[in-house]
Amino acid sequence: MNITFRWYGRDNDTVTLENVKQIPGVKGIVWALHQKPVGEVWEKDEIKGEVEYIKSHGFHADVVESVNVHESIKIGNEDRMKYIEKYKQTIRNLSDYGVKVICYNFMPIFDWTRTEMFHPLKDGSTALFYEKGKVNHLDPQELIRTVAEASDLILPGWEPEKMARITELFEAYKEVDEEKLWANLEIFLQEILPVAEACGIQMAIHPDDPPWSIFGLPRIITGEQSYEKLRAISDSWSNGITMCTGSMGANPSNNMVEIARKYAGLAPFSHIRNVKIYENGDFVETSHYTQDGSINIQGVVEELNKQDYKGYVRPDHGRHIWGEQCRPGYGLYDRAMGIMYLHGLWDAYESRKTGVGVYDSYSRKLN
Ligand code: DNO
Repeated sequence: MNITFRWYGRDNDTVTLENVKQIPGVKGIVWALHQKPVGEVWEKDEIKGEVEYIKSHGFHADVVESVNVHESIKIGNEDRMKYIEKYKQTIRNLSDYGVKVICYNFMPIFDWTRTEMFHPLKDGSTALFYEKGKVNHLDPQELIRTVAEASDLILPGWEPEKMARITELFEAYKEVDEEKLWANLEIFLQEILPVAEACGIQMAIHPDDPPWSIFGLPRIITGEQSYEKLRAISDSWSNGITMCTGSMGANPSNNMVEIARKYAGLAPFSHIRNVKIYENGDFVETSHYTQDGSINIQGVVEELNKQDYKGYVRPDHGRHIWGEQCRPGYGLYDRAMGIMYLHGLWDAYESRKTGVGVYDSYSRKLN
């Protein structure tokens, strides 16, 4: 388990790399050029600047999240090849700076979607919340307004340029059902995977969040059957997944321990976080602690440990605690506690498996 931390960059994050340095055992920073318009090539000098800054703090920069996929590729417009070529160039440029994993998603129009950014929890903190009934009955424009009012931040995939074209995009997606979206994913993968392979990069598709259709738009990375279909497109080493317990696990019929057992081998990257799911399908993000939510985080880590998982792992959204002002879900404190919980579980399972205590193996190394 190679522990990492997601960071939005010098100008976009309340958390600094000096802060992250003080969280025990973090090896790498998960980064992106967040200011780049979707579809544009990430140029080498821009990549270099970011990677060097991250490395100067003693972290690796092996994982990028996300290189977003242009809507033309997902819709299958006539200009899709232009954007696929640009995507390939970004892969090549990233590999020149040692990037090993690219996380991406294939969700139409919206990335992760919530109805409330700062939902109060009983412990006095706030957290991201999804109210199913609201999304089912809401006009997307209204949701965008609600989110914009709650916070002046832009969620990933909710860029203003895109939101300005929302009506036009919805019109274009009328022609795209699940089957068509799969076909468009297949074309994309068949084009980019050979480039990724040649560059030694693993592509890691992120599940849809939430893992069901919203606003009548198709969503296809929703459960284990999606992984079967994905691998049927190509069994390339580069055709990987991001295992995200909180996204896929928001549907209670997805058993995340079972999914870890079957698919962790395809996941160069994992996001581990908990959500509490209510009977009506609403869910709220909780601390990472197993007992606080509906997902068996302990079982997932146990499974990863059994498999001697070497992939990159990051805690995911946390609550906003101790008065922290931060990007929704991406504060310092709760994610840092999430990391310590993951370390604790891992160390315990590791000692049980090997029969050698962490302390013993550590002090042996010192001698
Ligand atoms: C949410 C994140 C997602 C993820 C993208 C991957 O918390 O995990 O925004 O970065 O969907 O492309």
